[in-house]
Amino acid sequence: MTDRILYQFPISHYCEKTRWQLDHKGLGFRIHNLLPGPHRIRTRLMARIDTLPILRDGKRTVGDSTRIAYYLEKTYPERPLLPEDRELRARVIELEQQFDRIGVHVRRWLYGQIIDRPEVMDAMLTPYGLPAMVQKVMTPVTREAVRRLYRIQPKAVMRSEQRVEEGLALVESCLQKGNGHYLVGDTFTLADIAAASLLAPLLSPVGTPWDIFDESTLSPALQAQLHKLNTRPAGQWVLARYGQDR
Ligand SMILES: N[C@@H](CCC(=O)N[C@@H](CS)C(=O)NCC(=O)O)C(=O)O
Repeated sequence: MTDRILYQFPISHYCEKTRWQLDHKGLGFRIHNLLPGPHRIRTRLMARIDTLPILRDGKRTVGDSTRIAYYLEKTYPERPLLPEDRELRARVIELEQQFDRIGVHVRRWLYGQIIDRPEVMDAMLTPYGLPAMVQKVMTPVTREAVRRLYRIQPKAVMRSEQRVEEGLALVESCLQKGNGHYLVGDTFTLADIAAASLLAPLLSPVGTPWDIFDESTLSPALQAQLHKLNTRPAGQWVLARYGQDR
């Protein structure tokens, strides 16, 4: 039994980034899902932060997907995700940071479109196996807390749409400059994991926690927007990374 534990929310794309890295490195881990809201008691005690993921690796506790990424690269150098070459390595680090910032806007824009759909709170709360009555009471409370926490308000959502567009354009410009396969150089790196996982909720690759909608039930405008995302090169790239490298 491994004593590596990932504290997470199943539908968090930052948690997905860490899961992907652990899987890529072949590092076994157990999952511990924390309940949104009360999670902060645990995260503050463990790592003095409010967010997940947090990784417990034996006696070490590391919080924040970026800090976890560098901890894992340093501690488990097999199947490296940071190139040896200094220039390429610097580019990977820069892109990882850029996509981390874009992840905030992906979350806000998407919640802005779908937060009132019942599937969303179901995906967030069902993994905890709460009694049906408790989940029913928690659903509107959690939805409003998410709306406040992530500023899901029309103006902010509109600004985030622009930032999402910049993130997609960044993927496309990297692909044009490079081999069209990976974002930096010829190999799969942390930049690919960061970009693909943090953009993935927009594409909801099959089998991921965001694959929760019958798309035909979404508004025609949103269906059209998602279709455009799916067919443009950045969208195709995310789906290809999930198909080939996840
Ligand atoms: N920079 C952080 C961001 C993580 C993050 O935003 N996690 C969200 C879930 S997607 C979270 O834990 N939110 C709960 C909260 O803020 O209380 C990382 O890379 O780990």
